[in-house]
Amino acid sequence: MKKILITGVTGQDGSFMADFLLGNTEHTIIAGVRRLSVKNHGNIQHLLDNPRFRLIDFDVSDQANVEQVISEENPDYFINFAANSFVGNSWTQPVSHMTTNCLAVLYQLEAIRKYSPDCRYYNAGSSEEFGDVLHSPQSELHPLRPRSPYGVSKASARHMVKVWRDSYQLFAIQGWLFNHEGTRRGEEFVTRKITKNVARIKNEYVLNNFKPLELGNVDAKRDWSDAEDFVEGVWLMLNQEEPKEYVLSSNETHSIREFIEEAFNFAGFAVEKCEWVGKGVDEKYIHEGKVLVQINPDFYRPAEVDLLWGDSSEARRDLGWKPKSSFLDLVKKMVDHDLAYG
Ligand code: F7E
Repeated sequence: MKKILITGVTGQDGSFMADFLLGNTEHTIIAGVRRLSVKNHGNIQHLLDNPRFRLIDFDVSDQANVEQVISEENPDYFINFAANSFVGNSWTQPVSHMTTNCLAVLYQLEAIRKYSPDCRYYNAGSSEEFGDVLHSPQSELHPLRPRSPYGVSKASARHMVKVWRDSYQLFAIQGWLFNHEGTRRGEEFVTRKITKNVARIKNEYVLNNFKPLELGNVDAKRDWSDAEDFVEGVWLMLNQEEPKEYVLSSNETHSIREFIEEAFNFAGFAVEKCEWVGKGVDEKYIHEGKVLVQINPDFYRPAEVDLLWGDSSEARRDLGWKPKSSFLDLVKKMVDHDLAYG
């Protein structure tokens, strides 16, 4: 029985990882949680009574705290899902993105090097590190060309993980995660924003008094997968013989526009009965004369990553991993959940 320290456990990825490990292994989870005045335990409420799940106070940006926890707990695995993960905010809060996504990784690597050198370490990498892509699809060999402060923070962390791995023979990796979504996705990310609003509009539509969903660039393309498939891939990455970093992705790319069409379609606003009219900021998605979606330039980013499209063939070959859910499975699952629970 091993001890696995997970950070970011109240978020989507950390909570799915805890579910996966408790369901599929006999290991014990130490869940590092930052103390907040209002608890945000929604995603882990169902785990709080599990004897193999233990919460501890953990603040990734406090080096003394990180060193103390790692030296006292001596974990066998450290899975770092704690991050400032909203790209759109990273222009207004660049310092906190660098602190949480990069400096915190340095604290973790140093603590592991000093106190727990056999600990296997995973830091969540991102397709945003590829940024202004040179070619598609993007595999592990694509250069790092970040286009946001968020992308810079993750790319910088990647270099540190590699240097600590090579210099101190640590099992430390930062596999790239392309976009991954689900029913626990934060509501500011575009997929969940869409499915939450589809459910709201479905309920309010009959009253003929609803506000359209407002979005930014609907032509950007992303490679979306189900986050529950990714936590399994991360676990496989952590259990190889040698520390090697892999891309996890669906190997398909879809525009935000397609996600919108499919999400409304699953809620009963058939694609054939809807149409896009207008151009640029005046573009609208209309159903029987009613505006479902309109553009709000406030949601445009100072620099956009237009296209992300992963190539996870190495992970599929070496780890035997592949996603179980398709793009349409994912959209349907999220829409059904938000229609049922609001
Ligand atoms: O944006 C466009 C937006 O915020 C996706 C994070 O998990 O994946 C995620 O980063 C796209 C962008 O995710 C709105 O401009 C249009 O092109 O859902 P998102 P993201 O930026 O791709 C990567 C892999 C990570 O590592 C990150 O941590 O959608 N978009 N209109 C919009 N996006 C948002 N959020 N809101 C809109 O209204």
